[in-house]
Amino acid sequence: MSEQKVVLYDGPAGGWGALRSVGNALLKQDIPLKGAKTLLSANQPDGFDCPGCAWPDRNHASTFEFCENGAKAVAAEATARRTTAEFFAQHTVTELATQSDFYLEDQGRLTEPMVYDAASDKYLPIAWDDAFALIAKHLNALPDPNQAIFYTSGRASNEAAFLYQLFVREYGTNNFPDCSNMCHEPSGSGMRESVGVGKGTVTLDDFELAEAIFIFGQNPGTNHPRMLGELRQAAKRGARIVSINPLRERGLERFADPQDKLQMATMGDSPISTHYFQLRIGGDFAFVKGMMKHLVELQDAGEDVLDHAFIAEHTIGVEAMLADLRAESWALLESECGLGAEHIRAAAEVYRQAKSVIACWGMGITQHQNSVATIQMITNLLLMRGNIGRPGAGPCPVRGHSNVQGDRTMGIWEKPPVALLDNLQKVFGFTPPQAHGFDTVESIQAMLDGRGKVFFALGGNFAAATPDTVLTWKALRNCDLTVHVTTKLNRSHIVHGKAALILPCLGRTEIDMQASGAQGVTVEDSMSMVHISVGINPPASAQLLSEPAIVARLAAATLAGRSQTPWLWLLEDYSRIRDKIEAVFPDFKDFNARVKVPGGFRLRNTASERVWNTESKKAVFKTHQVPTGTPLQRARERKGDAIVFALMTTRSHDQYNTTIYGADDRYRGVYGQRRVVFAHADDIRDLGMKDGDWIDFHTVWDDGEERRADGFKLVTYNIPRGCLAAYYPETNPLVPLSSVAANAGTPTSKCIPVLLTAHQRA
Ligand SMILES: Nc1nc2c(c(=O)[nH]1)N[C@H]1C(S)=C(S)[C@@H](COP(=O)(O)OP(=O)(O)OC[C@H]3O[C@@H](n4cnc5c(=O)[nH]c(N)nc54)[C@H](O)[C@@H]3O)O[C@H]1N2
Ligand SMILES: Nc1nc2c(c(=O)[nH]1)N[C@H]1C(S)=C(S)[C@@H](COP(=O)(O)OP(=O)(O)OC[C@H]3O[C@@H](n4cnc5c(=O)[nH]c(N)nc54)[C@H](O)[C@@H]3O)O[C@H]1N2
Ligand SMILES: [Mo]
Repeated sequence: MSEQKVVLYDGPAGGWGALRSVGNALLKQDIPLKGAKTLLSANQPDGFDCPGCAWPDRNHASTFEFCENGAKAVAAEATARRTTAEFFAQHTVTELATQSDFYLEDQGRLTEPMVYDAASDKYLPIAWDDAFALIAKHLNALPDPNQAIFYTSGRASNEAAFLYQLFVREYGTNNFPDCSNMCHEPSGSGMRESVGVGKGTVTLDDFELAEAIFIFGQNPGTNHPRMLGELRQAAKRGARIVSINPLRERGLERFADPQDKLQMATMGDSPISTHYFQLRIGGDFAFVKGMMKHLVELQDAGEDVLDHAFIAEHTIGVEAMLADLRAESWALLESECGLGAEHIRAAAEVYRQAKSVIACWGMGITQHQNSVATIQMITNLLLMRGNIGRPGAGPCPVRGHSNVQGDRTMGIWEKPPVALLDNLQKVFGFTPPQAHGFDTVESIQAMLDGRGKVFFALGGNFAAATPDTVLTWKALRNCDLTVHVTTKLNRSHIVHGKAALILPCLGRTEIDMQASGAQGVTVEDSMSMVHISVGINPPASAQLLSEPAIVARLAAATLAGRSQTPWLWLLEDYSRIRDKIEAVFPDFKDFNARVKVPGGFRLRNTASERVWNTESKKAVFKTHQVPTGTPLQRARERKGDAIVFALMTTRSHDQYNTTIYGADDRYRGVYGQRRVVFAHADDIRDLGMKDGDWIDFHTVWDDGEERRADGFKLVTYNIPRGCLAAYYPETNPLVPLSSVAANAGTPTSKCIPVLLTAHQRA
């Protein structure tokens, strides 16, 4: 770990710093040579899909695209370290519970299935068939299948996800919480109502044509580094790039492209954003509404601003929305977003002057109580000038996990569409459950009050990724059985049910050998491109199974005698699974043939063709009021404006969600530490504190429960007053379980009302 310090980072994002950091990542994992070869196979037509993020590649067939965080994700999986049965023999679970998240994953890849033994408080080896039999016994003993909960993290392939949802529905429930519930769920809910599709409509080609690109609440320098290459190209050809973010993120300001030999040789870098609006946390709704109000004012003053032909042919609801915008108060919009009308108008002018506009967004938009309304406002803004369904324009929610979008396409959804259930019935000859299941927050509540008894996770780190840590851990410990399919040891294996299993699986970089030979799996990126991923490394251990194998063998064990699905036959050759996917989803016609083409194919996206799959068969302008009674407003009414802060929980540069690679956050100038909180200098002063002081956080919430997180160091930062930022997952104990996005259920981890007090050392 590096020395603890905070310094101003004034270099560009990317560049040599990124290359150096990758070198360090490989060395730390003891894999310099193999690692380098592995890296060169990421996102190649005959290689594996990078497990780093869901940003698409140019053709998925071009030369190696260097990406610092992709390289770290690959190195983490290709590590030479192993967490063996001997390791578990040496440590009780109580001992492991005292270790950090970093330590747990740093032990390396798991090598064989393990079962918790209460007598010794240790995990012991178990044979695969015994593990499946144990799970089957628990599942089949439940009086109601809805007492079992099946979580998915977004790395699972289409093939694994498809088999999984089939197994769980044949078993009898739609309890499919997934990481998407904590991530882009509001994008799906909001856009489906507005334009009939819950996915972005743009492709990389549109990024070459857009005249303006708006980036709301997203930090691509850290989380989607390859997106910076697109933004830089766009900036170079004169497109305007507008960042809307409470923090000045380095990657949104300047970037040196590791792909660009000239820039690397000359230490040059290019500006990214032409405009930067530092609004208040949660101020996006008001900001976008203000942009729209400016457009209407221009229109009313006689300028031709709106795309009338598009609006007349393709939309409904415009009159009500325009009336609402005319009546809206500038003063309210300004005070909500913390920026004067002149700034909002300036952003609106960039929008108006561009012939084609893309709007991107990330977690800064989705993890709020009001996120669905904000996303519908962004969609309204695009619709006003016909910026959907034509070249260079459209909405672009930038997804996180590399196959989170594909998992949803495959039916990992607690609210399955009727057409999916009908097709499953036709193809597989059983009656799927119709009732909606639990999402992530509902699952935690169900486990807390005894309605959920068995918890099974296909990947991820539920105990660390979810809100309200104290309650969530209680919920998991309440279960009769917890099971985790996983590559590495993490918190969720330590916070376990009365019985517990760890089932280690192959990672995407590894060769997946089945009866018919080595298999590839498919994934769908953030722009609906589906392509094949083939592992190249020997498995980390001979005892690992692939995720499809774990699901198929578990299904065969659990549903023996009552399922007509040929589970083990499907497993022999994944193209058989793809044939079934094609049979259930018409959009996957000729799946096996189309996925053989280098680069794969794009799934149909009706909104991008201006076909609107909404009830009215039109795109819908949704009218929304500035939110009142939000958790923050309620807290401020109770405790006073001056002392209640809005806390965002976000990612550092050295982590992949709950996987902590190291303690540096290079672009924000933080080294050797994670327990920091970014605050405005004047707020620190008004608290009677100074930079470097230690504080404790307390959530202001209405249910009487105490939520706190202790021991964070104040760091003076360029952030609006009243706003704070700290890292997740350390701050998850502060996020109330019952504070979720309306109509999406997403925990509101970007806007927690908190009080700060001087740190009380134990
Ligand atoms: N290296 C790496 N890559 C990743 C991940 C990772 O952890 N590490 N995670 C993956 C996953 S699952 C996801 S979902 C994505 C996440 O990628 P992002 O969407 O970039 O997520 P965060 O890091 O949480 O950053 C949120 C951004 O929103 C800003 N923000 C916070 N509150 C507000 C607000 O109220 N308004 C506005 N306008 N901005 C706000 C923050 O300052 C920050 O810049 O990345 C994926 N890629
Ligand atoms: N406070 C706060 N909370 C948040 C967020 C936030 O911004 N703030 N972000 C939310 C978001 S956007 C998301 S997506 C969730 C993430 O929630 P999850 O997806 O549940 O968490 P991850 O940390 O991505 O999961 C990491 C684990 O996945 C396992 N793993 C890695 N590769 C594989 C594989 O190939 N197969 C299997 N089976 N397992 C594998 C490893 O054991 C690793 O420990 O967290 C959410 N929680
Ligand atoms: Mo995510």
